[in-house]
Amino acid sequence: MAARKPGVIALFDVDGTLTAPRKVITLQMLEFMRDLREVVTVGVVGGSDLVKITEQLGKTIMNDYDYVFSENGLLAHKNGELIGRQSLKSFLGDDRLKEFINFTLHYIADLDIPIKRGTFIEFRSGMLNVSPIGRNCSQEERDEFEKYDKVHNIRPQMVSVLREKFAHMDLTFSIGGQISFDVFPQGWDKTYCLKYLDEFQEIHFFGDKTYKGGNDYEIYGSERTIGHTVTSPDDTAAQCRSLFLEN
Ligand code: M1P
Repeated sequence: MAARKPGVIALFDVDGTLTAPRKVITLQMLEFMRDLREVVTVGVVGGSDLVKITEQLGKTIMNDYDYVFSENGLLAHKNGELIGRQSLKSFLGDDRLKEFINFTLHYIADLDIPIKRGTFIEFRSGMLNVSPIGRNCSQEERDEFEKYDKVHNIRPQMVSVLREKFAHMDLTFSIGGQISFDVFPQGWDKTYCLKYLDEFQEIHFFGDKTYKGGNDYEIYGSERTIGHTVTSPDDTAAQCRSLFLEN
């Protein structure tokens, strides 16, 4: 590890960047990341909670990455140690949370979509994850919903209603995956994790949803990062190879 570039970190989104969406990392990519870590400090910043990110990146996640930021960094680990946790419950308070959850569940109840399953709202440490179909759907149902949503705009419409209704709460709505969207206070997007990276002068961020509205947009465009848009895990590896391993 002594040869690692000082002051430089490579920070990665998960879905679409290190793995296919909600899929497990390939052995080839896992080995690539381990090789990369020999030359540069590495971190991950995902929108998902730690349970899901661990399912995707493997049980050795805390050994494979120097920094693990789940829920955009609202839960932060360095070298396997918890270094920070943000609480949506403390921030909003139960009354406002209840107001939001009640309205959202009513909205979903009235929604006429082909199928519904269970777990329509997942309560996380620093955010709510809202899914019109329900997070308990199967992989096939998930893929079908994503296609259906592209045509019928179920999530964008729902987000615009919620944004207006809860304008007083100053929330951000982020559609980062296939079946759901994340809800959190302004500023709790992926740039949140940068507060833990003051010691780095060069923060390379790699993500696939770097366009406006995507959940990598803010960190990609941050003055603190050098942003890299990728199209797949293979592309991530290729870009890292030329940036960090070939010179
Ligand atoms: O990492 C992107 C998103 O992944 C999941 O989205 P979905 O289940 O809709 O595919 C969620 O964990 C979401 O919170 C996260 O932003």
